[in-house]
Amino acid sequence: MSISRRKFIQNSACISATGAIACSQNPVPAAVDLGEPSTNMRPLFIATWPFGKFSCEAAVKIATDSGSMLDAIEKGIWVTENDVKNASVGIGGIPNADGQVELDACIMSGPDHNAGSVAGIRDILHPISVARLVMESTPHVMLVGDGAKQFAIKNGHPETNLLTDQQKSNWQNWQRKQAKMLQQSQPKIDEDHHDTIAMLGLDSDGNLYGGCSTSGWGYKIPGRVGDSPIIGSGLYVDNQVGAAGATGLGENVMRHCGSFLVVEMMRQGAAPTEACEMAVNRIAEIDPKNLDNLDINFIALNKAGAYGAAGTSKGFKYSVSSPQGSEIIDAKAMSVKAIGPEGGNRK
Ligand code: SD4
Repeated sequence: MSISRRKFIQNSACISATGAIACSQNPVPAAVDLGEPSTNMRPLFIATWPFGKFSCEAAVKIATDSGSMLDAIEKGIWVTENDVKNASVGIGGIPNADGQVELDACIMSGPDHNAGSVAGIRDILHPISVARLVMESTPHVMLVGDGAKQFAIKNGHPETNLLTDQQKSNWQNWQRKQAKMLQQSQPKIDEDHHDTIAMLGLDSDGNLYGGCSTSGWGYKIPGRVGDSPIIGSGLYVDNQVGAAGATGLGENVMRHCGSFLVVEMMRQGAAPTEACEMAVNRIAEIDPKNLDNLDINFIALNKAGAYGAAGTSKGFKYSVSSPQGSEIIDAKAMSVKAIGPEGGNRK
């Protein structure tokens, strides 16, 4: 089912004239060898982690029934936001150090290159929907904290307690341990805490969409915002080329505009998996001090329908769904020992 590499040839549509950059009307890469993508695999959705399959399957159904890819991204992500067992998204997410669940989310629409985002929002079950409202009903891209919450409430989102009894008791245990030792300087986003959903979608007209939702780093300092709601870091959609999303240690993604970097690699001709690898290698090389704790993973989908993923987190997998069925696929596993300046395998 995997689609062979498509060659995107960079277009020189942007020219410098009198010191300014002028772009032609249609700066789509001039020679895009799309091969023969399987158009019956539309709508196509991919998402981080195995649980992403449920979100992708819901998205395929919504897009097929309603024709709305944005509804599909939003409501597909609802499935994960509603899952109390998912410790990193929506209700049941791990709280911050004060025991408050603070959520981050964003959404992008490729055809109009529009984006919306919320960060550090509390007591609202569906941050992805608030992000969409920001995108569609305000002149802004991002709202944070209490402003985002009040905006959501004004727009009909009920206040909801997101801290489950289980997470409350975990947080109380954590607090007891913290009293005995200083707060960890190293992040604790391990395999058990990896549940952020980043989801990308492609319709039959070749239009791309994406969304991302998380409660972020467990027991974070209140107010901490990760990569997930940052356009270009946790998610990026470029309707000319492709889309990418991230999961893992946000601080190591957001210093590098990780998802934007993946998309730019695809723009330069890389296939999706290769683009993800190149981004990880680039980050490792620029940031060797973080090699031991890189913990970054990307998924990518190009405009022709090819998809892939790569990352450094043990066992990173991603989900793919279309009307033809669903799959959970192992991402290209990258060893942090082999990358960076010493490993020298940067492409
Ligand atoms: C963050 N990137 O807030 C998110 C966490 C994550 O799986 O992806 N967890 O840093």
